[in-house]
Amino acid sequence: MQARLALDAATLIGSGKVRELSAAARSLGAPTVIFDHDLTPTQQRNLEDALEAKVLDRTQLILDIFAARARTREGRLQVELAQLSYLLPRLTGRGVEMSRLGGGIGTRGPGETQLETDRRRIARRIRKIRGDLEGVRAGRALHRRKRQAVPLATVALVGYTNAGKSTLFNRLTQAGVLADARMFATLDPTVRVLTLPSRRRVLVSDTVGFIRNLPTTLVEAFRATLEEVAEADLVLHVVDATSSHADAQTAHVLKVLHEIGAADLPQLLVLNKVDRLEEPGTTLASLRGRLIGSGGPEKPVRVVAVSALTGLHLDDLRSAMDDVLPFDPLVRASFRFPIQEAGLISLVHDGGRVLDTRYEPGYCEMEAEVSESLMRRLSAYSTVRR
Ligand SMILES: Nc1nc2c(ncn2[C@@H]2O[C@H](COP(=O)(O)OP(=O)(O)OP(=O)(O)O)[C@@H](O)[C@H]2O)c(=O)[nH]1
Ligand SMILES: [Mg+2]
Repeated sequence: MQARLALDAATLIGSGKVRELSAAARSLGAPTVIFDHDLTPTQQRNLEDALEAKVLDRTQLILDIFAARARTREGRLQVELAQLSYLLPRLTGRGVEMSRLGGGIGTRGPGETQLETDRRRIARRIRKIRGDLEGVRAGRALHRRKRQAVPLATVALVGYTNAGKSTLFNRLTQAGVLADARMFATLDPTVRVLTLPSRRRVLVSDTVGFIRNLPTTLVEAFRATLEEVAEADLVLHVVDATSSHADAQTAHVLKVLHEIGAADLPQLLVLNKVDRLEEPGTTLASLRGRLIGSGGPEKPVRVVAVSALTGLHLDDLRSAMDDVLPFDPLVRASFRFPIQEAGLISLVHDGGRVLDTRYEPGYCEMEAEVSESLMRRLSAYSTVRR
């Protein structure tokens, strides 16, 4: 930690602090020094020389973690796009020196030529990745439309990184999604089905963790993923109740939700990791007050305290989800479908519980329990008028 009136152009932290840091790094035998701040290419080079260690800045570290964790094709493309976007302006910075080496009015120095080639190559690669991402997203939009055709409500888990979203997701849906103390264990949204106490089925999706001051290149790369949250019917905002920064982390997540147009969605505040609280009652009461009081959501929000790890109070969470989700009760219905309407018949199978099926020449008659919204969509085929 350092208090400074102005950033030092050459080393960010100034020569005195560099000496101090150099001694500290040597005594620890640290091969790498990480700055929780962005560095210019010059600063980074100067620091590496002075500290005789590898120097990483905040953006590089986050990009490295993301690169190591990305699993789906879309995740990998997004990270590569972010890495190249990060590299491109830095290439220019280095290029200024190189073109000076080339020197002379009207000459194109070797440095500059190389720089232009590199820049063109990277720009081409960026265009290619953008195109590929379009393709992947089109595919996802198709999946989403298929999901929407099945009229199940969708629930999105959001929260600061390490809040316990993936652990909760696994607990709720019994899915084997990577949960890890390492940050950003999840880069790719995953979707699973969950049955609520009302027997209504909903689709739950786990999402990438939010983090303060996400590098702008990454914000751009992951925007599309985050924007899917805005299409959810319910947002489960998971908070690590044991974190001493819970307030700031919650405020940050709310800000991002606002930016992606998800601020007005029904929301549940899930205070997680209560198993680790020494005095759960007191701590939760004060945390709840602070989270809801200070710059939190304007409308009242339901709060549930749980432990994703031990499963404590998860029943309360499931009931709360039932309460908060827009009401779409199950109704009993009878349908008569022309036999060629296989799509509608499978819609009833996917979105409801089939009680009885009878076949007649040219027709299929079904008795089923379906959601009211599905019932409305299929009302043209309903044989019992309600
Ligand atoms: N004690 C305790 N630990 C928990 C609980 N829930 C999650 N954890 C731990 O917290 C760490 C982070 O959990 P994850 O589920 O990976 O967190 P996440 O929010 O998905 O993190 P990102 O995907 O990185 O955003 C893991 O070590 C979990 O075991 C809980 O209820 N109690
Ligand atoms: Mg996760």
